[in-house]
Amino acid sequence: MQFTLETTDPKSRARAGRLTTGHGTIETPIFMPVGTAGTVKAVHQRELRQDIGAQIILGNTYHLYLRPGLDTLYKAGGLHQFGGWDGPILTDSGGYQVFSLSDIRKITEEGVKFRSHIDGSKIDFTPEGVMDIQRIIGADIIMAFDECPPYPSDYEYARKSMELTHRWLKRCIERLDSTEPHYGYEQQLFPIVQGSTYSDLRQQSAEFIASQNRAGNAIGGLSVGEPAEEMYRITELVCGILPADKPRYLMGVGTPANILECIALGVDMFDCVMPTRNARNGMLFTTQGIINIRNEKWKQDFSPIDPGLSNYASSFYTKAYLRHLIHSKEMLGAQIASVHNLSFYLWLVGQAREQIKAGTFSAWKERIIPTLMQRL
Ligand code: PRF
Repeated sequence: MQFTLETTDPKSRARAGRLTTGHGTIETPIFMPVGTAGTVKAVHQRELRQDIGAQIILGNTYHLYLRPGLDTLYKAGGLHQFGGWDGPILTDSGGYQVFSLSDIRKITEEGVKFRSHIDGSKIDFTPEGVMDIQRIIGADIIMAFDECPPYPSDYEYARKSMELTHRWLKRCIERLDSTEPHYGYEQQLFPIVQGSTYSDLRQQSAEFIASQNRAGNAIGGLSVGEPAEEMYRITELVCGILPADKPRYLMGVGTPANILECIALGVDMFDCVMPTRNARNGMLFTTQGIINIRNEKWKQDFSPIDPGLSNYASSFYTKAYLRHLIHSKEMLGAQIASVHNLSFYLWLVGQAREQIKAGTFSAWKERIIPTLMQRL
């Protein structure tokens, strides 16, 4: 896996780069649509590539392990083959999902014990087990098994949790370095910086993660309820320590403004459920601002969803039609809105990349954020 920096913005820490994987090259900064259970909800693989311009998608170890399960994934030849997506895939390690989805869970030195949110059966996740699962899923990028402490967490909890994440990382590395990929292409581990909102813990964690010298690095534990300013402060601190010649991935972030601000701080990769989840509720991100398509205001607005985007769904269907579909709970409403929001997110990071390469990123960011975040 090779990461090449093409341009660094003179007025911020923003960078444009290229990350080469066994399933093709990703142009950064990039947004990764979330495909939790082997599907980006309501979106075809062909739309992902051809209409949205997705370059890499995310899957979840937790969900895929429960359904369809490892036996099926292995027999299919991995998730790429199973789901018909031949681009790069990153899988999250499951720790975070266990915390958000399962009510009964217990963290020990060994790992996490929890009950399936599907049938209540008992499951044990360990760093070693989670590496084996991601090998079988066939992820190009494998995330380390970590604990994401809630916000706020007291200092002692955050410190102990960070230290546990570091010990688990050692075990992840040992397991990966002593096993081979199943399907012939390389699989690289990204370790995750934790430490809640405490500067000294974040510094310690970033230094430890950097010292492991993996192909890329991630920042976890943010966008969990802390004020945006706290998220930016920690992101800036951590980006200042993580190596410049490796991609930096900020997990689970965020709004269009969050993404642009964090690109300016040196982040290269993002994922978030916001564009797809909000689409299903009728919240649309557009080049003109944010629309709640359910509002009466759009009832007879026969203009395209977003004339500023060139993809099919955003320029062909009207606001009034999409409003009708969402109000009627028609499946096509969720499909059109999801394709639209993802197209917008990929447009946003594509524009950021162009602006970085043109040397105009910082001024453009300041100009465009108020427009993108206004409610229409
Ligand atoms: N750890 C992992 N996945 C995550 C997070 C984390 O801290 C977050 C935090 N925003 C989102 N997804 N493994």
